[in-house]
Amino acid sequence: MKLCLKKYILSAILFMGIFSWAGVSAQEAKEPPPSPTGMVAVPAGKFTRGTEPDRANQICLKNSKVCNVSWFEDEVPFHSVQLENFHIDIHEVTQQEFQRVTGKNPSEFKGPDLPVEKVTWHEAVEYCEKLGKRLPTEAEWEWAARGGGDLAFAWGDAAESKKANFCDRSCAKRWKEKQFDDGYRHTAPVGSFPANGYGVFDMAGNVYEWVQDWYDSDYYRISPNSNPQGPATGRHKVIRGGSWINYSVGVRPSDRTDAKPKKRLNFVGFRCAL
Ligand SMILES: [Ca+2]
Ligand SMILES: [Ca+2]
Repeated sequence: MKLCLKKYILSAILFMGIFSWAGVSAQEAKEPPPSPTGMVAVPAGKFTRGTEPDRANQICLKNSKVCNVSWFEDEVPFHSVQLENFHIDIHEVTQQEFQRVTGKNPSEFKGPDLPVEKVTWHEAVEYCEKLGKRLPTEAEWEWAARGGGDLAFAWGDAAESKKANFCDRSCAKRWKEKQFDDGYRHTAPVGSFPANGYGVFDMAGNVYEWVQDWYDSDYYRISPNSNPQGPATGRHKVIRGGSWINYSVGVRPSDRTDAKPKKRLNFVGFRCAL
């Protein structure tokens, strides 16, 4: 009898333990930590990054006469990347926000709701740090930009006029793609185009965005699969997402471009992560 009672108590404790463990873990899985204001939580996950250069060149040739397969060779080879949860700013940092935090506004195209540009990589890092944030890694940026999909663009496999701000018919550059009309000659107020699947705006176009990583065109050949941080050193930093100055093919989430970290460019801004 004593033995049976002991067994019963032990089973009950074990059952309650499993039940409460399962309850806690299920709750944790469903509810990632809430995002600070202006940010969205991007779930942990695994994605394949990279592009077949011939395929990207075909997408380019659909809209432009001047394309070159060599533009896309830094996007090879395909490889799998695993990331943990993180938070990312819903919008590019605006001039109003940048002014409030730093007391400065280096932008060429002035407007409180326009993205800050002509900002160096170092200033972008400093801004994020002042708010207890950081720049996203290149891998985090791409994962957030894909919005949960794996197509050439965040919205599908073809460029579209009203999905992003790139070098359309109103653009003053000789390489403008006249068949598109996105409505903006230079930068657009942040959030002027539809959000992607994660609720994040302007990851495609408007201004390029500084990310944490140094640039190396061959990095994908040696990139670790888990939470890659980029090369240890370099001369240029990665910029992502294309801008008002780019061909439509440049606003694909997988596009990689680079700039010297001290450069002030009227087509490069940033957003922060956490
Ligand atoms: Ca435009
Ligand atoms: Ca952008």
